[in-house]
Amino acid sequence: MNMLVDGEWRTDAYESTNEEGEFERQKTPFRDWIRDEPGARFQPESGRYHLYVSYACPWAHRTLLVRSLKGLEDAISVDVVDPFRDDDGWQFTPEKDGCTEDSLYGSDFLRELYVEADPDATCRVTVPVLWDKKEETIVNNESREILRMLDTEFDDVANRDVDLFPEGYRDAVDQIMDDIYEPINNGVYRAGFAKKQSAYDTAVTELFDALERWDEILGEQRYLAGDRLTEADIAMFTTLVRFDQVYHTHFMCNKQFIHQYDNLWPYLRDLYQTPGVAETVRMGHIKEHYYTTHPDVTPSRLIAVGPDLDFGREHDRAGLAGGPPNALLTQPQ
Ligand SMILES: N[C@@H](CCC(=O)N[C@@H](CS)C(=O)NCC(=O)O)C(=O)O
Repeated sequence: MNMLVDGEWRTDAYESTNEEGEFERQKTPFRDWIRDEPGARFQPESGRYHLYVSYACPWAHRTLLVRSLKGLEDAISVDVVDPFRDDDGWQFTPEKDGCTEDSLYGSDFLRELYVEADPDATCRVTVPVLWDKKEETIVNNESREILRMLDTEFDDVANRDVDLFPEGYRDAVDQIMDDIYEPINNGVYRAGFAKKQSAYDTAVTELFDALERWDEILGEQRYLAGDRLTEADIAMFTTLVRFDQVYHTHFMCNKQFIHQYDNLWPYLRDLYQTPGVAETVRMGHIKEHYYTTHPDVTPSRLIAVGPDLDFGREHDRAGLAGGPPNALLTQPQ
């Protein structure tokens, strides 16, 4: 697989699976924080920060969603890479629909930004990237942390009516995000990239057990943490919205479609119809990326046709009560 080693681009540098055939996600190296505090190195200034994303990527999608929901479009600029990724990694192809140039430096490849930030970088070149235009460096490239920063540190410029990490819900949100990460968010990758039957079986069993559990919970309450939309829903949404069209077929997560669940499917439509969400979903980029970028999974690079889903259909969830946020924490796993 491709990565930077001491600032040099290598196409044979790491194996993504271990000896048991299990997919192992690499650690993310840039972990600074924007803080709304006097003396902080990275202050939450409007116009200072930039996101490099792919519409295809569920992790990058989290950051686009929070930017949109919090009304940070004017404060934080964005560039979008080509959904197709080959041995050169993510690249900028502004001539392609929905893609942009690197508006800051005119780079051809995302890896150039990583080397600019750290000439000796040894890491995968991933999206999302939160870039600081002032210090010309990467602040952070871990989606969960970027999501949190954009949500909590930009109160002076953001829409304050939207708070995705509300007081009273914080422990629940963090716990739910931990709980859904391994079986669901990363679980689809663990299934799709497994190299042994046992690794696939484990991933797919954990994935559908978790989906069934959340389907039940969402029969009683509107959102994952109760009666309020939170960061946990953002994290769940970016996996669910890709599920039927990509993960089901491409990653063999095919025990059941999301649109066959009683509650997960209306929940997904409810989130999709939340103002600011639909415009962040580009299914063309999503499908092109997955089906054409993992030749060991889909060697033909053919893009599967279906299913055709109506995310705009009535969801009937507005009347669901919700309940106290911490009730979930006491439920058996
Ligand atoms: N931990 C990272 C993971 C990001 C990630 O894996 N992004 C994928 C796209 S979906 C990527 O850029 N992969 C390129 C590579 O691994 O070389 C996050 O959540 O931000």
